[in-house]
Amino acid sequence: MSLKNLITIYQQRVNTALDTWLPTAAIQPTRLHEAMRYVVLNGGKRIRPLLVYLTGHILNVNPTSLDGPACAVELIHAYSLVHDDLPAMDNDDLRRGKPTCHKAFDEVTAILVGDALQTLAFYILSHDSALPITAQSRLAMINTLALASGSRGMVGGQAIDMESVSQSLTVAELENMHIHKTGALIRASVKLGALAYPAIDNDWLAKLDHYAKCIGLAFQIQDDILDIEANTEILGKSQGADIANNKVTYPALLGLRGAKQMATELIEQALVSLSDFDDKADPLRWMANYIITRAY
Ligand code: GRG
Repeated sequence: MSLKNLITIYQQRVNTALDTWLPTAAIQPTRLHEAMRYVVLNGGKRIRPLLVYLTGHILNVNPTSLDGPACAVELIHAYSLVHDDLPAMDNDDLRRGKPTCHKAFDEVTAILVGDALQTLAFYILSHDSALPITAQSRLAMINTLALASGSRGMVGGQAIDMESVSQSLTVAELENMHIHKTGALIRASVKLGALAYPAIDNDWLAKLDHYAKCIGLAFQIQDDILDIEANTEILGKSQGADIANNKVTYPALLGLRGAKQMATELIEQALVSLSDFDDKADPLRWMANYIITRAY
């Protein structure tokens, strides 16, 4: 099977599993359930679920056991986007080319959608009977996702981001923010895939974690680069690099070329972390390259 087919199959798998886990809009409270389905089943690249599946792929884990963890991480991601789009945060009107949740529904619904998606993620990890792992491994998964999502992970990174609007940051401070805000969930995705393998050893876990840490940061740098390139196209070269919602970005600190160089070096490091793995790791290698070559 080609790599492209494998990716498409996993994207379809997680979409089907999400559809199954999400309450139908026929169940009360119908508006909340309709909004939950609207934000989750609304496209998206499904990068985090792919990382769960592709890590499990290296370890020959049955994809059925990965559906639950893949859904859980995507639900946390979806909740974070809904809350990030709210007027009190980024105040965005569009997400994935469609009205954001608070625009399509209302602010109260958007807040509740985020809350409900977050708890659904942990319900799945605690409840999913397709996960053939010990109670201890299941607990390790819950622990991993909780830590990555909370104040010492994604939410903490978001708090640092909110506090730093219109302030100058050093490269180290920017890196610390992104390691938490976007990196923590990407790292958790790889760890969840690894924890689904009952005999995972600490050396492999450490290598996979280093891979995930590197691609997580590269993902954010590429996101900043894409933002700048889009702004440059609209506003012209002189303004493009300075405008990104008043936020400090890698291209603003390092220049566009410096930011691209840093992303490339991180991907090289990520690939080195996979050097002990055989060709079963090729899809994860492909993901690393995709992260810095993607156009959206
Ligand atoms: C509000 C608690 C809380 C957290 C928000 C991740 C995050 C923290 C906010 C997202 C803001 C943002 C646009 C960050 C840039 C990187 C990023 C996470 C982009 C969106 O992720 P993709 O590209 O999106 O994987 P899709 O739509 O493909 O799922």
